[in-house]
Amino acid sequence: KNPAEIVKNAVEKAVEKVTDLVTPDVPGAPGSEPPSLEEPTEPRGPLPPKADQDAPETVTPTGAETGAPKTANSQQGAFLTTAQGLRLYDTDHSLKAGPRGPTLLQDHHLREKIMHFDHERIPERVVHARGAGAHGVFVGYGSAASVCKAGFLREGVSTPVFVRFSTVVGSRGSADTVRDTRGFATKFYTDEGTFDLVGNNIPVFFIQDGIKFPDIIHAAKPHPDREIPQAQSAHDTFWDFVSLHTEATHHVMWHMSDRAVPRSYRTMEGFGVHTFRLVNDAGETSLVKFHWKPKQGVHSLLWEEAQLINGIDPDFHRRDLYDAIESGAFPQWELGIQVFPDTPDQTFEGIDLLDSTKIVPEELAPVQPIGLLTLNRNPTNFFAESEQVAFHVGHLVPGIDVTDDPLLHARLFSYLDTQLTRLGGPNFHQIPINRPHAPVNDMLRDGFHQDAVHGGVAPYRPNSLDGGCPFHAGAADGAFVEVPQRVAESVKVRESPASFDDHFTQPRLFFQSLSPVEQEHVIRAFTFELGKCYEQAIKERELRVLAQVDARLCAEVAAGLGLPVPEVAAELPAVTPSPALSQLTGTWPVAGRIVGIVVDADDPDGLDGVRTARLALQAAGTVPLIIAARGGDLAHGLVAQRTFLTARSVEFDALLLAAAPPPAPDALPVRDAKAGAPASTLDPRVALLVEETYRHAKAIGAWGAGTSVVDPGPGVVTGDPTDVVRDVLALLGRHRVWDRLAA
Ligand code: HDD
Repeated sequence: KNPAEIVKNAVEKAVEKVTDLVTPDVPGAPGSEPPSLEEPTEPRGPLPPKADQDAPETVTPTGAETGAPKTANSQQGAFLTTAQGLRLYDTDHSLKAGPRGPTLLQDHHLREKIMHFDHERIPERVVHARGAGAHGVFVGYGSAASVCKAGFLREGVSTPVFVRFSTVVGSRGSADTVRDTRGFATKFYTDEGTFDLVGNNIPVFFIQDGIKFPDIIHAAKPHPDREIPQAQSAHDTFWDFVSLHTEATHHVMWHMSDRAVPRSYRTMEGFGVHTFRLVNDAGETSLVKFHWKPKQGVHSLLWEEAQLINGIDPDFHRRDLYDAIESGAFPQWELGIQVFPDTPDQTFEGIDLLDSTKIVPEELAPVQPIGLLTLNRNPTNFFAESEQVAFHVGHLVPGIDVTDDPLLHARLFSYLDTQLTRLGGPNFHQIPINRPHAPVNDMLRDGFHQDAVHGGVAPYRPNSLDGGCPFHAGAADGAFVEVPQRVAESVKVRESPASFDDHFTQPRLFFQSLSPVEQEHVIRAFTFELGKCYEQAIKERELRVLAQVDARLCAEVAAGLGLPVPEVAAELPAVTPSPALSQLTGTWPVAGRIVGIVVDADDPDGLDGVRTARLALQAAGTVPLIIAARGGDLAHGLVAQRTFLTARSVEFDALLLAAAPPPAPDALPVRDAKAGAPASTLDPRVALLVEETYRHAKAIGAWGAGTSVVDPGPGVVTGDPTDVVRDVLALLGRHRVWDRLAA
């Protein structure tokens, strides 16, 4: 065919197609009825909770109830449009010169679609890049009134909040259960302005002066040449820095403890770290440290679990938080304060309150509860809320002021500054998640991404053209007035006070306050992490640091590394342990904990007991998940939520065995270790579930045929389903069967 004819045919075809589309009786054409499509065209809400998210059944899921409808701003309406509201007839083909191209530059829809996509990502946070957030409410107890005039702390005052939990080192796509400090940042949308408490789950920090923040972060982030390891501290640059920089030792002790591998964001304590200054109605001041105490208890993973989870479910903490809230198991924390007199030297019992590498033991200054935080609503859109939320330690309200902690002062610059790059300009406070709930009447104008259309002609003071507005408020009108603190007469220096010099007593206090099991975990963590270093000199240097913390800790880590124990010049000063530093205390609520139940899908009689157990577990607020050889419906209205293929022990806090299922057809033909021995009569994946659950010191219960799978031992209960569930719930309240680890 001649080329002219080809072009002519193609053009005619294209014109025909367009003509078809604009013919009035074609769905989508102007004036036509909305199309009747098989697919629903109504705006769709969030996916209904999955079967494993619907317990406990007595509580209504939150989404619809407490927040704006999740469908707001979804792909509403029948017709697709451009960003300018122009209806489109095709978004699947670019505009081409004939079906085989080339693509025409005039395709404005193609260019808009690709241009927007090209810019969908914003820079991740330089630290704390990976995290997850949730909405909630904070209710003041009124117990802080004698020390703080902040309105949101008054009795019964209810304040909306947004909380974001995070890891520090890993990038946005890294895993949740790495060994790391966790961020715990809370935005209180108070009537007097927004207050941000930007804390961590560890009460001390690596450095005393914020000018060293880039140094510790450069050391902790992956090696610059290969960008490995991701999200880990087990590498040479981290240990190089902290072994040379002994003020990090206290934080490193916490980092090597179970605190650095929390079971859940819900089971972490939170700390404001710095000392803050509170002001009461009479203008009197006190120094305080903020604490978040989880109602769920403070629980951690075992290191082996944490490592397995990183592969099996890298979103473990994010999923856990979302699922718990969706199922109505709303996590709660009490906000508490340790109060110290505001003396001129700002020390308490010899501890410099301006040194963020020090704690004040709770036995010396008890934590006094001042309010309750409840997280009760998941974000609708991860990017808009969790990613764009911007915290700042300088977001203060009347009654709460900063101290001269040099770490805090660097932060007062950094948090505003970083948002300019991350959120693209100075108007990030206008992004919905960052908007204050208090009325805003500022004179900030213009700039990138300005959302407001400001009226008036005089955004300056003083003015006469806008009636002299806005006016200054006095303290009585709710103005934030800095505490008129005397500043010491001094000379300019770049140095730290002598009271910052002791780097080893509090690390020793921490180690010696832990239970033997927790101490063992610290020893193993140091041995693991240093064992991953290549440079011998770094390991030896860190052992010299540990020698100044605790002789046994040092000796055991040295033994694990196969290195000599360094000499210590003098005997180490004794400390008085602080029992509050151990996590292994008391019994805790079990709501939201996950219990796996192994069943035999082909034994309907055995499933009756499973039904009983499931109801009892749900009544206690736990989330029972049924594990069978195959998915789908089982007898008695039960559904298999996990199969032997998809279940792994690390997902569960306890395991129940209602059966001893034989190897399913999809099981790998595993044989006993001895060559030629017959394959086990139990599905090998069930055997692994039981073995890991036992090794990780979790409660195990069994009845019926399930009892043949377990041996008697601590934390292994057998009997009828009702008794087994009762006993397993009691064990779960202590988190783990600690006797098993001690044995
Ligand atoms: Fe920081 C983020 C907590 C010291 C500079 N920090 C960030 C977040 C938390 C903390 C929880 C994440 C907030 C979110 O979810 O968006 N940071 C702390 C604590 C510290 C601390 C408890 C010590 C007591 N930070 C610290 C110093 C500096 C920074 C000393 C700098 C001098 N931090 C930042 C930052 C980040 C940040 C670069 C990154 C993203 C952001 O701020 O918004 O500005």
